[in-house]
Amino acid sequence: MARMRRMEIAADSLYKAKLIRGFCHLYDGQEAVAVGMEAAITKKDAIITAYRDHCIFLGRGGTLLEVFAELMGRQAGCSRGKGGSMHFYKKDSGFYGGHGIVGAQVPLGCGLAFAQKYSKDEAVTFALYGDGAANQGQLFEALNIAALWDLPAILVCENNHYGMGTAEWRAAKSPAYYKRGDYVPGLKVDGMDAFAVKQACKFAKEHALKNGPIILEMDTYRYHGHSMSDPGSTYRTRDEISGVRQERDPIERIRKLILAHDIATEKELKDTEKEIRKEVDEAIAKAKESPMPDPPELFSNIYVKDSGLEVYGPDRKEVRLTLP
Ligand SMILES: Cc1ncc(C[n+]2csc(CCOP(=O)(O)OP(=O)(O)O)c2C)c(N)n1
Ligand SMILES: [Mg+2]
Repeated sequence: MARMRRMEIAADSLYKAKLIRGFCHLYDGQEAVAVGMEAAITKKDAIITAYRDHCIFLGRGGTLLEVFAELMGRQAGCSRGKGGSMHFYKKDSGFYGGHGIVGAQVPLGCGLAFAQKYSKDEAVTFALYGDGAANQGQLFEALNIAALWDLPAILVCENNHYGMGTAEWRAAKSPAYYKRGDYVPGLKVDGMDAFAVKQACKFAKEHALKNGPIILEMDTYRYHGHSMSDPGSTYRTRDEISGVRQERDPIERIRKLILAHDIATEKELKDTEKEIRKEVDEAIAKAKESPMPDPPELFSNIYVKDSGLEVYGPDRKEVRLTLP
């Protein structure tokens, strides 16, 4: 969690220095969800999420270099610098992105769960979405089919209590998202407690393999604004943010437990933090050395090879590339 926190703080600085451009949504505050979930599952299980994806990627085994290079649009990035902040992937360890359309990853996640059931993989899919996305119609459509076919789909609502510039109570008639599956059971989880998240995910996996879908509502909080263009202080008070930091911070909670149980000393924890700082700085330096993608890369990974489709230039006349 500390590595994730440091990474997001560094991304904030790089954005302000204009080394990262475009959309960028930070995850600090929500780390316990990524870490707790990962601790309960294997890489055979799939995860799919929205645009707030940097830390989920790191949790699945992605590297800091791949993160920073992708954020800065460099070749060494996990999507070869072509995806940016919202489009991280790591298919070899079951991470299916990184999606910019609010809610659209949930039907995709149910599709992954269908594939898992069809192939008798004994694995499940965690489809993450926000409290804002919870009001999307496609969620209910996907849930209907998932329940009908008993798909091993776990819908994880990361309820950080705010959408884009608005609070949950202004957008949802019922903000009890874990209850909104109707015929699909749901659990409310303290999303600031990595241990609670781990236990809930373990339970949900067992349930989903036997009985089909389940909803987990993670009660969490994001410290940053929605994206880099949102200061995050117009629709909530600064006191609220600092109150959560003081009382519910997921890293502080574990730090206190570690100290209380003599698992590590203050000094050891400080040293770990120093080490993380160094790792992050080194990854940023390396990412800056990675070149930008070659211009022809702009036209690759668009259509399946041998599809016979063509890529046109912006004038819609000039054919830039014919496949194959
Ligand atoms: C279909 C669609 N509508 C609107 C947007 C713009 N948009 C991006 S994020 C967002 C809010 C989503 O909030 P929430 O689901 O709570 O996720 P959070 O950002 O809090 O993680 C909106 C409206 C979009 N990307 N896609
Ligand atoms: Mg939200």
